[in-house]
Amino acid sequence: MSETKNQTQRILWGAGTARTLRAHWMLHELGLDYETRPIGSRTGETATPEFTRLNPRQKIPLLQDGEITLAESAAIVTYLAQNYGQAAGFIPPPLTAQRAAYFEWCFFIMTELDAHTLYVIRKHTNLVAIYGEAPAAVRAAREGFIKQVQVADQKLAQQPFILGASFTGADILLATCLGWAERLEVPLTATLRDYLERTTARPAYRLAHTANQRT
Ligand SMILES: N[C@@H](CCC(=O)N[C@@H](CS)C(=O)NCC(=O)O)C(=O)O
Repeated sequence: MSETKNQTQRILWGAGTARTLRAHWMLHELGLDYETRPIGSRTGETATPEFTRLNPRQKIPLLQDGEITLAESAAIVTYLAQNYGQAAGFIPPPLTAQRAAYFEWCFFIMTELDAHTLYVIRKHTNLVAIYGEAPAAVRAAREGFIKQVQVADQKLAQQPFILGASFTGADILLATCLGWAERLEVPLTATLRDYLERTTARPAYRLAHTANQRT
């Protein structure tokens, strides 16, 4: 796959959010060529007929990779790692304990950290005009994040990346959640702040951060 990786037409839809950043980041880690359609959330751009045909859920990010059209940031990161980054270690080999651990971390990060703690905080603090006030839910989500992220903190006190010695797609998901938590003023331990610094110092992160700008 690696010899043909830059011959496929590849388009990434979406910019400006932690979730779109994940897809840009993995594309840059892998050195894949791609075009960007930097549509943004809550702009109406995800509701155009053209985009709705590609993603009826009207959400970004969305990747077109040749014949494949794929939404969901964790699915995009994992698909790219599996198709173009397995030899380089961005995902552990299939049918191994490490691959099982990769899935466990990804599902944990996307449910416990992204969807039902950070996103709840964001909805009822930054986006109150749309979702309304819900101080008790924000408090519980904040406490929930701090409790759940402890398992990552304990792992990262012993090893550089969440699966061990190699940086994988799971690190992209985790680091983007930690950056998001910082922006929401959720406190992080020194271990997690060091990890965030280490992962975001990667050249691919820098390139992705620029590519993820809306303007
Ligand atoms: N679980 C999805 C969440 C995607 C999502 O909610 N994306 C937001 C932006 S971060 C969006 O597209 N919102 C549509 C809109 O607001 O127009 C993922 O991780 O990709």
